[in-house]
Amino acid sequence: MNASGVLSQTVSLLKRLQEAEVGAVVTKSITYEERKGYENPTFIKINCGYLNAMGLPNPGFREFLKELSLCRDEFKVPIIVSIAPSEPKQAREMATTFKNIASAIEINLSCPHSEKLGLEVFNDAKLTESIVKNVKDGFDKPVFCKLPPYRNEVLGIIDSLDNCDAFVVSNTIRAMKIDIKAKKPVLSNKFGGLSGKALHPISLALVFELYEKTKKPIIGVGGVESWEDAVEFFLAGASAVQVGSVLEKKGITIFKELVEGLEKYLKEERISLEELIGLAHDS
Ligand code: RRO
Repeated sequence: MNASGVLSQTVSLLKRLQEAEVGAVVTKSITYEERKGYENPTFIKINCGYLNAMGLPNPGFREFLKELSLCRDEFKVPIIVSIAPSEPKQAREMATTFKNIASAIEINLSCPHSEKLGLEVFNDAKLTESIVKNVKDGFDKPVFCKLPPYRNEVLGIIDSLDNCDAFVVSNTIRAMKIDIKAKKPVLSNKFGGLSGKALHPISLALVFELYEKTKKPIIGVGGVESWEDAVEFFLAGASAVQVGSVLEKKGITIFKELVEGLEKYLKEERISLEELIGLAHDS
């Protein structure tokens, strides 16, 4: 599946995504109210990956539901709706609203650069717990928590997220680029999230550690650019992977490349995908 936010900002992009070999599509994070997002530049390439600070541009949950409902029948794969709530009551209302359309809800607890959203919510353990509980109460299908890549904080809170059904590991790392001629940060928001190559080993290590600490399924995300990167996530313990930044570079054909590479590897290694999951822990 795609990572939230990449080629999934609109319903028409989601429809295009599902033409690729995806198991599911994940929407851009949707907030209670409409958000315009930040001014450009919002996305830049740097030498170790990408930096973004889009600022959660989205039409708000009611409008997004309307758009999605209009073409519900055109979707052949499950839709995972990513929500970015600030507080429990709104979180529950959003989750309930999508219950006839979403196969799962992914709660964004980790956007690294937005006020009162994402990481700021995550840093308040009680608020996070209450949001997850409210989403679970309002939605009778699986609820995923998308976590930040910060090991100590994640391990500190993981037990209190017992209400959710799976973890998505991980969102981008708070980061920055400075233009040395202009002598100021390049992104309009100054801070952004680092994704791509540099994120992969960091997310991978967290997936590996979480696999030993939780029985819940883990979805690995961060810098998957090749089937080998995906195999690493499975070996670390992920049951599925999401693909983000590379979609910007290669487009949706990357999914076919990943599936074919993975199938060939499994055949050569005479192993099933189920057997591969977590295998790096036995050695
Ligand atoms: O929209 C964004 O700027 C954004 C989000 Br919601 C997120 O979760 N992670 C990220 O790097 N950017």
